[in-house]
Amino acid sequence: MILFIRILLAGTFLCLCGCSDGVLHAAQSAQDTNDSSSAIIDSATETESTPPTDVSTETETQTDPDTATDSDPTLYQIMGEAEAFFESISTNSHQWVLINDQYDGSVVPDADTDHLADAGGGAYLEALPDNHTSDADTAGSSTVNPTNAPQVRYNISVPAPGRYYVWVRAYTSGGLDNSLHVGIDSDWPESGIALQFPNTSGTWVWSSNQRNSGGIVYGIPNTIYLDIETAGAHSFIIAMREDGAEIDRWILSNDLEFRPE
Ligand SMILES: [Ca+2]
Ligand SMILES: [Ca+2]
Ligand SMILES: [Ca+2]
Repeated sequence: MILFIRILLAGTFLCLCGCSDGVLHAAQSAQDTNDSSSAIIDSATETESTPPTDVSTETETQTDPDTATDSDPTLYQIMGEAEAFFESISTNSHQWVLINDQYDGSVVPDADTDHLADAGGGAYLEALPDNHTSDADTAGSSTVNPTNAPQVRYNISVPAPGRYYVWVRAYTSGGLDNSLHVGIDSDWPESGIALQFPNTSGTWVWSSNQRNSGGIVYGIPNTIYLDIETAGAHSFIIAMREDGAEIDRWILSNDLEFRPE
């Protein structure tokens, strides 16, 4: 049986956790997460923002406790909408822009139209301006180091420590808009660097592929992951790697067999 857990992220939140002891675990303040992330915020940002009031800041966790054994731990998926961040950190050149039916198109250049038709929650984020649109264009932006890139941060409650494979749903509009970085709290492990999406146009796709993994430029699944050492409150972070990247949803899963639909 699948249990659904809802984590309320505004202020103090309640974690209703289908953990192995069968007890509902409650009340872990997001304050610790905010404190632990302050250093990287200070070093990386020029401006900060919080979500608009009409955007939900909720994530969900699905568990499947029926599958758990001593050697096969409970499988979890922690998921959220990209637009449901608790903090967005811009640089002096780029920002994660909320795209929804209210967006006025004011952040330019951005050569393509919106992709709201199949976006979850009717919204997504795009790293803009999209300066880098051709290999001949040297004025664009691609950030090898995530600490120098615009970031969005999400409060999550991790049910159990372990390795979580990171899946992100992105719109791929070309080979210069199709990669990200992910991190946890104030850390950017090598396994979160260069989450790569296929160089195809016109569709939302899920990927957990690290660039160049498996000897393939576009990588192989489950090569982007985060090793989370403690249960409880953490910050999941997405950073721009290439401008023009569009992100709709994300999932962290400790299940190697999991594939988002
Ligand atoms: Ca675009
Ligand atoms: Ca670009
Ligand atoms: Ca969305």
